[in-house]
Amino acid sequence: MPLEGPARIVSELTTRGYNAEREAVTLIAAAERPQPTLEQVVEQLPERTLVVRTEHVRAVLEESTPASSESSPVSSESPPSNPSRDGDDSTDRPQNNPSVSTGDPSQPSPTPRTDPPVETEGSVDHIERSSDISRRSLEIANDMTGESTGTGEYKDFVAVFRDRLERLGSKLRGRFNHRPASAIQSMPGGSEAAMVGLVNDIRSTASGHWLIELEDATGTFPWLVMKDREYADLVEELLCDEVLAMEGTLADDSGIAFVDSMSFPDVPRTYEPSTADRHVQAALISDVHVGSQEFMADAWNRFADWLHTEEAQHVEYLLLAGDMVEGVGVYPDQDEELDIVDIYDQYEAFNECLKRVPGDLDIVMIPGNHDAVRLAEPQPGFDERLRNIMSAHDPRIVSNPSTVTLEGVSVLMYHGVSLDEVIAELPEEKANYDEPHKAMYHLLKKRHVAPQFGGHTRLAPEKEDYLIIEDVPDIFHTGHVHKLGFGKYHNVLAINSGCWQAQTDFQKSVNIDPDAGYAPIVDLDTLDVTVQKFS
Ligand code: D5M
Ligand code: FE
Ligand code: ZN
Repeated sequence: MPLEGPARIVSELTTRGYNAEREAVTLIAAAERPQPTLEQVVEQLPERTLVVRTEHVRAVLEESTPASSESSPVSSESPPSNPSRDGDDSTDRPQNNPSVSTGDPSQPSPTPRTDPPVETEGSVDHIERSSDISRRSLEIANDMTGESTGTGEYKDFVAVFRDRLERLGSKLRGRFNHRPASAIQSMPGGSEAAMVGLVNDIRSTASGHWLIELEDATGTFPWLVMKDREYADLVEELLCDEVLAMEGTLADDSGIAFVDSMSFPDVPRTYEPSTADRHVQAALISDVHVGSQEFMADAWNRFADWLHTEEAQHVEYLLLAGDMVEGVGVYPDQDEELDIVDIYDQYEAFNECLKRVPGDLDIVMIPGNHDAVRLAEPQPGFDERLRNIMSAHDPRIVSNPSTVTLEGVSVLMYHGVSLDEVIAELPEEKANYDEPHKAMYHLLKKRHVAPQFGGHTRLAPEKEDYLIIEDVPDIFHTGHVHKLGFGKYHNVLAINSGCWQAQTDFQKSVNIDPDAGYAPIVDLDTLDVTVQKFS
């Protein structure tokens, strides 16, 4: 059985009749090959030993690698001096959500720290982190790795949009006396009608009204939103290919309907998120971009070292939402800013970064648009070769998007390429780069992580639409735009993590000022967020 994390190591030892010191488990998990290390430790245990201790593991590790390959000893450096906490962001009104309050990353420290990276080799003792690994639980859902069946043919696109309309439509159909497009066309003029469909086209008319064409399995029907109606404001939020319901009154010739209301699949306002039943935390990060000249190794090392400290003792999960490495050939002229030019060498270097974090963390990773997997979404988890490289601490490697449930708290992880689109299409006050969580609210409202097809976001049609937000998550975690922001939408915590890459030339040219070197930490028992700063 492959080992996939500390929890498994504990359970494997327990089934063999051993208890284990926490530090011993950490060391096994951090070993280059945890399974053989465990076998060897067990084999060499003195008779009548009941508890696997640190020294038992060290003896095995030293034997196999005389130069000492113990990873991630802690530094003696103190934790960052200005940890920041968010204020009360528990409002359920999306328009009113504050972004980060204290420690607002929009006001970064003017003097970045320049301490040299801490050396990892050596035998500095870890600070004992106090967690009961047996209380952990981590489940994955909606991982499509290995399930890809689409060939990209026209019929696959038809099938995936059908699935989208069917499943998102079912969240709306119960609320309306809806009719298919073909039936609405033959209803008498002046009747009340309702339809559930995909947005096919959005146009403004010569007189400033809006014409929205909805499509369902039977055809299309045009809906007119008058410019002075309250719903006109919602038109500017619409994206092509999202699913919604419209109600209205048919014109005399039944060729068009005047919209009276518009409804989205949405998250119920009364949604009650689940929480963990003990004090335990998760660090939610993304966009490490190892291999880029702008990768902030010092900040990363401070983060990794901080994770070994007492202050971080409750951080037991580490979630990485894509862009582990800078990749090769992702954007024009990107090669001029590469520090490591070979993609596999970039992942090797990323793995070294991973080794520095405590071995007893449970780690989950999804790919992003800079990673070496297909660009079209959903993106399957990394292939075997990359998994073998990124093996430190046996991370769980799953698709983008995927849902991971930590002790009952579900976290929808999605890299976030569609955020660029939401921000480009919606008016500034509804979605912008400084408040990326607000753009995330729209995805929650549409119950789809990447509604619009054909823009930035590329779609790989599969047998079902993996990008639908079928179940409401307790936490929605994205990255990609390199800005930190969080807030609550109908009680769902939306967090966009920052990045570990300083401003690139391209970002300078378009005025993107990244929030680099921050780690948002979520209390899984309360869904409160604290931001730790390492830059
Ligand atoms: O992209 C980080 C952010 O910067 C994201 O909002 C896209 C934008 N970006 C970065 N480089 C480019 C180029 N060359 N063209 C267009 N948009 C860009 P990430 O892909 O995570 O590095
Ligand atoms: Fe990125
Ligand atoms: Zn990205």
